[in-house]
Amino acid sequence: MRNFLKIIILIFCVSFELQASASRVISSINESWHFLCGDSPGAINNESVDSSWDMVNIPHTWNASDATDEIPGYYRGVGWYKRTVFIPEDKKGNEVTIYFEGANQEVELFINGKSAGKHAGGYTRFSFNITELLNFGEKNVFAIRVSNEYNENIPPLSADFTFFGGIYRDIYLIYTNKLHISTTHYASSGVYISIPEVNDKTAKVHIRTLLTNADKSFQSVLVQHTIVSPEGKTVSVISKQVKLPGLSDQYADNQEIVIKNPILWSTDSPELYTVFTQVYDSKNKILLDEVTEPLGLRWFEFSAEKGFVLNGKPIKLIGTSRHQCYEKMGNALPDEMHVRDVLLLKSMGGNFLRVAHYPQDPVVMEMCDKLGIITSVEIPIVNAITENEDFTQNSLEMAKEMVYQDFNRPSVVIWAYMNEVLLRIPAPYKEDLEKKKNYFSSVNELASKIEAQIRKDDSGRYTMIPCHGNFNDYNNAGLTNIPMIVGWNLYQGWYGDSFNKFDTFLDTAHEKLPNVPFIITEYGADVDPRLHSFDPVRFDYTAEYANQYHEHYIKAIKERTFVAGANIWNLNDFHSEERGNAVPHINNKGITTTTRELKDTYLQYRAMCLSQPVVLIGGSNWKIRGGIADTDYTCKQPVKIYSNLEKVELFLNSQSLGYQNVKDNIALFEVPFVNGENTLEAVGFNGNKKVNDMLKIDFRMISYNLKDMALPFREINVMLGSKRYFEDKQASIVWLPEKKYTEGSWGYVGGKNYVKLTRHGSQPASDSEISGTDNDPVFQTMRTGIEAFRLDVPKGQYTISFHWAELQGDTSGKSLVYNLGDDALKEEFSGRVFDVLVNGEKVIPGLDIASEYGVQRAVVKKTIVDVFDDRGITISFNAIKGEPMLNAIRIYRNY
Ligand code: GCB
Ligand code: CA
Repeated sequence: MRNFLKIIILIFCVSFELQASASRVISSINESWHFLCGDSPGAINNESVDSSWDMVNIPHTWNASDATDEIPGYYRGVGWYKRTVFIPEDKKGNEVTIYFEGANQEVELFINGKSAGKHAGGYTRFSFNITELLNFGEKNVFAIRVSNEYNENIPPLSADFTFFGGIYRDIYLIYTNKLHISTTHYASSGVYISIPEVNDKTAKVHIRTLLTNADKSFQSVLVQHTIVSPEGKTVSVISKQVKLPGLSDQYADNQEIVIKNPILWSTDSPELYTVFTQVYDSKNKILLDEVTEPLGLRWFEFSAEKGFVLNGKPIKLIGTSRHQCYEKMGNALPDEMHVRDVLLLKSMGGNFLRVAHYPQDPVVMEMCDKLGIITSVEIPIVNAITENEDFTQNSLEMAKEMVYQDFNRPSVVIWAYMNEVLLRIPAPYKEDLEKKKNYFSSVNELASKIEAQIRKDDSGRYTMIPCHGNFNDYNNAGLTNIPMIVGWNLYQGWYGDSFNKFDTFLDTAHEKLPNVPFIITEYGADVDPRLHSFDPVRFDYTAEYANQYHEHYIKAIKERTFVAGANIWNLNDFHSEERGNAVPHINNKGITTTTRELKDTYLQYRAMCLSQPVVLIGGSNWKIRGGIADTDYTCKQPVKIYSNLEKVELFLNSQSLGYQNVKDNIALFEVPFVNGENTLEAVGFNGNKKVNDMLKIDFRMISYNLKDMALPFREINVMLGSKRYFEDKQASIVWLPEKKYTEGSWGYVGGKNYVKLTRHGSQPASDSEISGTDNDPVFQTMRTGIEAFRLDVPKGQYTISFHWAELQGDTSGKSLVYNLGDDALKEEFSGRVFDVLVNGEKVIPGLDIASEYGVQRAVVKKTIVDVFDDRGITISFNAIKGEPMLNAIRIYRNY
């Protein structure tokens, strides 16, 4: 008898197992889509595609290359994706849902010629039940129309990032039984977990499950939740019988569970429970469906005085925002690359991610849960709103999607909306006070609606509006008292003129809103990782300026407990079509590059945030340096070591340069570089344990006296009108700042450093894209009125490469809204014509760059000169009309 029972149990288990695996099948359909960039009405039906269609895999964007080319704008229009999908015969009787993780920005799916559903909004997930349209046991034609055209009813209307079009995140098919956990409630998992009560003794967990019964007949089911602890132990199983009427959708079942002595989730120890939700047929106990969700037990509070408190402990939130793009790939990244970004933030020591300016790939959120990174997620209303019902409805819908899709994430503590919504007050309202007031009240009304909806849908989290630094506008519009937290995007010392105004802003804003929790939702400065300066200034895009900026900001943030958190803008350099700057079409405020190379700022935060000992040599991506030799054939340049130890010793080619104390995570050394290879080793001690970092630098030294045979002249590259160094990483050469000619040496004679004036001052370099080159900074400065450029080189043969780009006479006059008026002003320019002579020989007669090549276009002209006596090289510029000029010059010794 006993054996018999055993056998029955065994059989039961086996069949149970089999049934279990058939309960829900999730399978991606990313591969091999035919793609047409453009519209084609026949695409819906016609199964065949012609040669104008490409073959692509998803994730895909059609803007991967036109977002950075030299033609203004990028394709914003329609694209079609088409393929056949075989649906197996044995899935007959299943319900089939298609689940998109995101496509930008409007989508309509057609299956076998019939519309299966539409979605508006480029950053949230969506799903359609497609069962009715499928032919089982056959190939089905899936045709997807996607558009990233401007649509005034869909946020974002405008923004400082590129709206890459396409299906840029995964697509899945989900096969379920007729009775299943709902798959189409805002494309969420259908299971909502909240924690109405938690402390270190006990946690009450509420689980709401939405069920769908696609069958006509009534069914009785058992909804069971199994909670498994972070250590893998089943801590609790609860279940309930539920009677589901036929053809019912999103029927809610609510259950509650108490967990004693909970293991808490925190940033240091992100312990996750797992909730397995299973639905069984009550009669024969067959598993019908299952969903698995994370559960992190934690409580938190934002206080206007104390900042952020997690599980009763105050912690400062320090981290970044993130954009989802990568060099040459646009926004179409595989999951692994999203994962890599979150790991980068974690290994910097960051504990905070502003998922801005839009909800991101689910794997980003999953990583934050697993790594213990607190997040704020937001819907993409940016810069402005459209005052109509459609825009309002789309915004509210996005807020629903955001909240429901990431509802169970322990990492999420804030739902945000409306980034800098008063930055681009629509033109007709700007000057008219009355109209502006009306617009403000429309914004207020929309904010109030979104706020009310989010609070109703999720009472367990905070809300936030990130504002730009115009306190009065936001305050007058009433936006500072709608959300639970006010975020501020602050750029004093970047767009504004001085760092100190940052501190003033923090204190006055807090004084005026003493009861409102405060987050610095953005701050940052652009860095082109190829540019450096020992005399950095605002807008020069050098690493050194940004370092000063962050050094100042960090102190101010640390000093103020009322600042709950701060997000550096941004984790990575990202695409922004409209920008000129040093790297056109890229916003360079990332602390890593578009290929995730680490900038100094990243190292600095790492030293500040990590508790394990850190010693890192600054300028780790400045591998080719250059400079002029001192009398001892060295060239002294500063090097920063980032550390959290007390002092650091630095070695150059194994010779100690002594110790320096670390202050504010920085030890500063003057390093006497030698020509050629330099190996730096920084060493710190943590007790007896040595912590070190190494960096190899190739130093291209130029003798002061060019005829000095101890350091023979090989080449020199000089940017006129510039105080910057530029490392051309592709050609492996270094460009030096200009200097005045002195005997025996090299430099310019006469003229002045050209600067573009702005409303508030001037720009150290042009901010406009230079076409025909990727080395824009080499061409973005110039010396006007230059008389000569001289080099007292020894005898030999030389190639001279003149680098020109006309920086004056730009007629486009485009301004970038983020510059807050600091764009270059238009100027009078009536052209220039000049001869170029080398050692008295007219090599380029009557050069008129603007009329021959146009403005802001790189022109490189080479000439070869033989120097067979001691005269060296004298290049003279002879004015015919206007002032001669030169942007940069390279002199290379052939023999
Ligand atoms: C901001 C915006 C962000 C921009 C940033 C910048 O305030 O919120 O989208 O990218 O400034 O770099 O100007
Ligand atoms: Ca994905």
